[in-house]
Amino acid sequence: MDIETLQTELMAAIDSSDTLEGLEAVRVSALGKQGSVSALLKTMGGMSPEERQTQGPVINGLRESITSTLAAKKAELETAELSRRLATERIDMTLPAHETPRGTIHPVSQVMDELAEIFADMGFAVAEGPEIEDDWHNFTALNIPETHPARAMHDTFYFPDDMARDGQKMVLRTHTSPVQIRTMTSQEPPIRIIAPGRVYRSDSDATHTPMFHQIEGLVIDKGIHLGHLKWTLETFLKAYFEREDVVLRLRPSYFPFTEPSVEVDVGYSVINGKRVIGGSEGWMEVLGSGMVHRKVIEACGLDPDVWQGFAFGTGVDRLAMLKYGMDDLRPFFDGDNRWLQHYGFNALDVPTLSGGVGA
Ligand code: 2U9
Repeated sequence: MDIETLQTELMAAIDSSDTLEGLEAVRVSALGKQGSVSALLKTMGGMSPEERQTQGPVINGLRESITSTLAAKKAELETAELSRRLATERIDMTLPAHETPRGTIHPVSQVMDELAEIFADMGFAVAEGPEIEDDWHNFTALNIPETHPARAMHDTFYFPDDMARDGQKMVLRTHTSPVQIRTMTSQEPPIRIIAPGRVYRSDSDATHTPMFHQIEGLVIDKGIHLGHLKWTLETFLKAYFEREDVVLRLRPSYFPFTEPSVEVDVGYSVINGKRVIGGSEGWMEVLGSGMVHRKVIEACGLDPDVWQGFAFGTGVDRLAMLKYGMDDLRPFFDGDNRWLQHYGFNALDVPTLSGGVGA
């Protein structure tokens, strides 16, 4: 077969290939080890120098034109294949979901949202801060000096000494109180904030996990007294437990950062052998609180004779357990899908202020 005929045939074969596999077969038939063009190239070894001078460029020209035509056709087929896949694998994101969504809102997230909404209604803003804190914000500013026994009580996770910043030892925050310290040192009073978030303590059993969630609240203004504290907590607990018959009991207590300090119990009734919030058959501790210690107000650069305030703190996980009836804290953080299906909330079900009634 002469070279021109071979070229015409190969070009026609390339042109009529409509799949990448077909095109590859043509390539092998021409340029593979046993290919027709490879065979021609091999004949050049046995040619006389004169013959090679005339035939060489023709055979090499054939190889080059076949190679570049193959490459162009390959690119064309690949583009067509991509367009075909894009057309068939397209997802219309605007279509409604066929299946009910399977994921659930974790009870901790649900309760955090509920708390933020309740306090937003009372004029509180949400404040946040770092989970890795320095010793001053986590302890010293809160009237917990180095030698204070409360430091041992907190079962603190300390970072190694060589990670100290500005001479301050770093810790995983043991409470969200440093967030309030940061707010008081950076904003002018009056202050009304809640600080929800993760906190860390080296402790683990059925009611303690090394990481848990707290929410704390702080009000700083002029003329603030225990009456404001009691009204705020009563209004909050009635809204949270969705009952008007919530009864509070305030007991004297001790925290380094509040004086006086009070622990708050909420009354429950026993219905069908189960504890239900409301009434006063028995008492359950739900919150710690008190008037902000004047040393804490001073540490933040404010005059305690001008500014007073109250603060409170509670565990979000514990609040979730009380409202939604879980009796063990550990499964909260196991990620077990059966638990999440049982206790989780439907993301599309709950109309909320923050999400809008259509959420
Ligand atoms: C500032 C001043 C005062 C926050 C407070 C409590 C009482 C309290 C615990 C409840 C259970 C934490 O989750 S828990 O272990 N908290 O009892 N917390 S008063 O007082 C503050 C905070 C910040 C500047």
